[in-house]
Amino acid sequence: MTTTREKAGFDTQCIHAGQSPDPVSGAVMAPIVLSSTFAQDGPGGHKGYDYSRAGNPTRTALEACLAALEGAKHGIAFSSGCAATTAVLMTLAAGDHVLVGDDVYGGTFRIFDKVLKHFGVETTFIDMQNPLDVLEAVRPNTRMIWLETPSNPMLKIFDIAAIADVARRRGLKLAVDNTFATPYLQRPLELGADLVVHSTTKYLNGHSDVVGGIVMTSDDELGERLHFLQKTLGACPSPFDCYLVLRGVKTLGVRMRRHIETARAIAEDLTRHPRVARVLYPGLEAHPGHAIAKRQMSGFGGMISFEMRGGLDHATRFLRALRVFACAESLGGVESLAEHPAIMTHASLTAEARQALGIGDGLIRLSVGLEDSEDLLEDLQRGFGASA
Ligand code: P1T
Repeated sequence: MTTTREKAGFDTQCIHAGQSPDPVSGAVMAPIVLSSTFAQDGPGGHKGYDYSRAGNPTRTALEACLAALEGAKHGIAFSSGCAATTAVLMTLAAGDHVLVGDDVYGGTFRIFDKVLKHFGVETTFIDMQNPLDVLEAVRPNTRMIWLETPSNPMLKIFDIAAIADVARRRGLKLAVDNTFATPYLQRPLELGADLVVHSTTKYLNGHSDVVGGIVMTSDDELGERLHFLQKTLGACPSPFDCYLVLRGVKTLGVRMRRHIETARAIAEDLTRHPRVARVLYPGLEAHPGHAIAKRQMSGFGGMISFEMRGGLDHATRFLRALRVFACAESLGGVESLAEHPAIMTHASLTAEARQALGIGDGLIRLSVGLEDSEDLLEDLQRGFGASA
């Protein structure tokens, strides 16, 4: 890819970064290299690839493309977002302590709470809306800060630059799960984070047909360690899955613009609905993180959570009545999804943790897709009608 501008625009990078026409055939799409092994001239005489767990050309193209989008030197792809998270946490050692944003994906909570604990790594979950609280929670053995912003499912906004400053002053690594925002809206490395994690299952692939993850960093030492962990732990993505994410990410900018536009219309509509007690969308001025989101993001994304009046029965009837939104876990695809965090994505949290966060029986999370907004608005009305 060549442009006369110093740096190609985001949409151009989505389509071209890390890829160039195949030198043999001219194919414009990156070939899916399925080979598990690569012939060597003699022992050690390979052409950059020896075995596909350690490295694969289709994976290299994906890693280079996504690293370019996040402004990172290194991209290290994994077989799921959870595998990417686990790899980052494998850079820690027994006796270390991690500060984790109190609102994270249920599966991420489970890694800290049910796995890492048994390896002697301690975790404190805290609300990071006030960066001073983060500073105060740092212990002598704290090594890392981990956060999601916007967070899953409460759409909390944390100030990445302010928390990066805490991390820098205390010699800690800051890891940001950027899955909800995507690099189209927010680039944590530019705000001072050391690591960015994604579930590529979501917006980056965008078509709900891959489970994948990636870690990005510009820190050479961390990059080398993560490449080592990728080949050593072995949770690497298949070449076909890498190809699908490469193909999906080409339309990331186009998709995000539409996700944002429709999500705003739906969020505003929900605020006017008598059956809705509270709407959580960072684009609404009433959202407590609106000002920070406006500063650190270039748009407010496609995720909305809201609290319905009434109990579990009402929420269940609402979800069962939807015809365009599918009642399903996951997010970030072209199709709209609605789910019940307390029963579905965040069931692995303790009941107390859910209650403290406000993940109650009436909380519904929407992943707003690319369908016509009129059809989505009508579908939600259908749900409310059935829930009454
Ligand atoms: O599902 P997987 O690709 O392993 O990604 C895990 C993950 C990591 N980080 C965030 C912010 C996530 O939302 C997820 C997965 N989340 C869902 C499946 C969900 O419905 O919220």
